[in-house]
Amino acid sequence: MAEATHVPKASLYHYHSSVWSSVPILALEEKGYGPDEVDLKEVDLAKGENFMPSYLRLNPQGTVPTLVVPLEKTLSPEIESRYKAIQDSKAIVEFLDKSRSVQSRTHTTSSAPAPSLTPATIGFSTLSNQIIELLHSPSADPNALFYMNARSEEELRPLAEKLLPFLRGKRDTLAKLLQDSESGAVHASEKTKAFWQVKKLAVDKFIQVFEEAGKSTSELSDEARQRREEFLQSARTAWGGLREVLTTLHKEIIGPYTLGDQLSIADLHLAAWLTHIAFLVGANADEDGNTVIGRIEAHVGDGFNLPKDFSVAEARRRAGLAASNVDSTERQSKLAAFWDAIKERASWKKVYANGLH
Ligand SMILES: N[C@@H](CCC(=O)N[C@@H](CS)C(=O)NCC(=O)O)C(=O)O
Repeated sequence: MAEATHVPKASLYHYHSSVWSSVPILALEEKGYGPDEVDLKEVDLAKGENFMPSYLRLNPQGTVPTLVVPLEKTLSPEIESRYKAIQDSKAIVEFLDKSRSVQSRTHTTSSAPAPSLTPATIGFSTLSNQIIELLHSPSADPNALFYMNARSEEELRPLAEKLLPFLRGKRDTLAKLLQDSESGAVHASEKTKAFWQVKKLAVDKFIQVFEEAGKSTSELSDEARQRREEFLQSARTAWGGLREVLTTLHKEIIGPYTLGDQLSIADLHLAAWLTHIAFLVGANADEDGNTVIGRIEAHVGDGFNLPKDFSVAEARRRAGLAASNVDSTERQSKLAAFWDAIKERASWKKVYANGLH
């Protein structure tokens, strides 16, 4: 039996620049988990490590993050799995929030405060879920925006240069896994093989467009020209869809945080999501909310602007930040207020210490 002081260690599988991996890492900081309580294990997405059979056993979708939690007691010794794997950022953060409470001192080595991040009322819980669902919906997909951050031929070239090494790493691993599963060197179910095929097709589609990014339209074959046109059109649609997402966020959050003055689970998703969008439009960590949101608005284009109807002084007071030097008539959008509040938190500073991603 485990000693009373034994703290079973969980492992968080993540990738350093992954959007959704950042959500549980922010949660570890906000919840005051000790550095020795959760092992961070990097899964190199650029090398397709998330497609390896050993990782798919933990998370059949092949995504990061995954939190693997050891179970202290199993029903019988013959039951092999002595852990459970939580395979989605939303479920992981809910688990991390509940696992370290203000009262409990038995399952932790840290003495840092453990504020609850779970909304306290049904109304707040509904709003929180609505925001998280929106951020994880296809029209807000930060990874699609990452792959499709070019809406013209001029923008396509630098994007291709940046993404090709990453995509080729994934493609090579998938090709090798498919080859090895055919030769019998790797044992994989038909379902797994079909999964690898689907992933490889998706990666190949991007690679085909990016590999010809240096050519002018007239140099392309009809097929390649059509592929490029489809890519640019999808990219315009993806970035255009952001207008509604940003408008809804601005309308629905109370400000500066989703639920007003208290940080909650939805804010961790919003922090990772908004920081990724800020990164994609070329923002810097030291820029203020009005500047960053202005950059996002300009990138979305067509004169898109969020209303600046939220008082900067009030936002700062709610976030516990000094407001005495702020002009009382100064206004910003709620997303700008969110940015100003979140970037002051130790958790955000730690996760983005090496730059936005
Ligand atoms: N719903 C999942 C989505 C996770 C997800 O899409 N993760 C991305 C990285 S941010 C991923 O692992 N992509 C796999 C790949 O790039 O092959 C969650 O919230 O955890």
